Amino acid sequence: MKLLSTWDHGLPANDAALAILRAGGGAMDAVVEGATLTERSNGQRSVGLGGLPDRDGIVTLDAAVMGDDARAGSVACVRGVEHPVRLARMVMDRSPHVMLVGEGAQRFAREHGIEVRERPLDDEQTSKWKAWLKQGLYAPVINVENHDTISLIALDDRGSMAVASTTSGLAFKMHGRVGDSPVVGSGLFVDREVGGAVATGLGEAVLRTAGAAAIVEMMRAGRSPQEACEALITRMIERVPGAESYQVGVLAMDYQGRCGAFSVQQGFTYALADGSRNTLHTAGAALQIDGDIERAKRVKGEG
Ligand code: SD4
Repeated sequence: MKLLSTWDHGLPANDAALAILRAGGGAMDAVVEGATLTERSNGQRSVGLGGLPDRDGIVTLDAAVMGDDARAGSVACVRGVEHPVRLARMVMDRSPHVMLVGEGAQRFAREHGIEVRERPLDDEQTSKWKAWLKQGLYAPVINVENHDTISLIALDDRGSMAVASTTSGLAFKMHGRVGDSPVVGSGLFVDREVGGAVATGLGEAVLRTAGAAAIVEMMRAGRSPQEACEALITRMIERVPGAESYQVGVLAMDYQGRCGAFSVQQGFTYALADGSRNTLHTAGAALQIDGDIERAKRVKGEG
C-alpha cells in the first residue's frame, strides 16, 4: 500500500486513509476518508466550509474522485455541503454523470440525504475577507499561507489506484470561479495502465496545462513519475506566464509504487506513506528562489 498527499495536512489525511487500507478497504475508500478528515479539520482555510470565501463573501467548494476503472465523480461551486468529496463520490456511484455544479449539486445532495446548510462566516473568515475587500486586489499569493487543498493518491494491496481532491479554491475568487481540483484530467487523473497524478496550487495554471492528465501521459510514454512531474512543471512555467508569482505542486505515482513530486516555487510539502511509515517531505522546485527564473531556464535546458 502506498499513499501520497499534498501539504502538511497530508500526514493526518494519510493516517486516516491508511487505517482504511489496513482494515482491508480499497484505494477509493482510502482517498475519500483522507480528504474527509481534512474537510472536517478546523483551521483549514482552503478546504471545507471553514475555507476562505469568494469575493462576495460566499464559501464555494470543489471536489472530485477518480478510480482506475475510469469512473469519476465531481462537484463544483457547491455551497453548504460539509463533505463535498463524499458528494463527489455519490455523483460517481449514484448518478449517470461525472460532474454536477452549484444548485444542481446541492439538490442531488439533498435527494441523497446529505445535509445542505450554509454557515455564517466565522470571525477569521470575516476579518480576512473584510481586510481583502479594502483593496480588492486579485493577486494569488504563493504557498501554504493560502494554498492547502488536499489531493491524494492511494495504491491498495490489491493493486488498485484512486485519486481525490477537495478545496474551497482560491481565496476571494470571483463568484462562480472553478479551479482545477474538480476537473478530471487537470487536478486529478488516474489510468490503470500507468498510474495517477494530482495537483495543488493556482488552478488556472493547472487547467491551462491539463496538469494531471499530462503527467499520466508522460508516464505512459516512459518517463518516471518524478521525471513526469518535473516535465509538467517545466512546461507550465513555459506556457503560463508569471510563474515567479504563482505556486503549483504536483504528485504522481505508478503501479510499482514509484512516486514523483515537484513544484513551481519552493515550499511545497507532501506526505508519503507506505505500510510502515508516514513522513513529510518537501518537493523540489523549478524556481529556487522566488522570482528566480534562471533555475527555471536551466530546468528547461536553456541555461
Ligand atoms: C484551485 N487548485 O481552486 C485549487 C487551489 C489549491 O492549494 O490547490 N490550493 O485553484
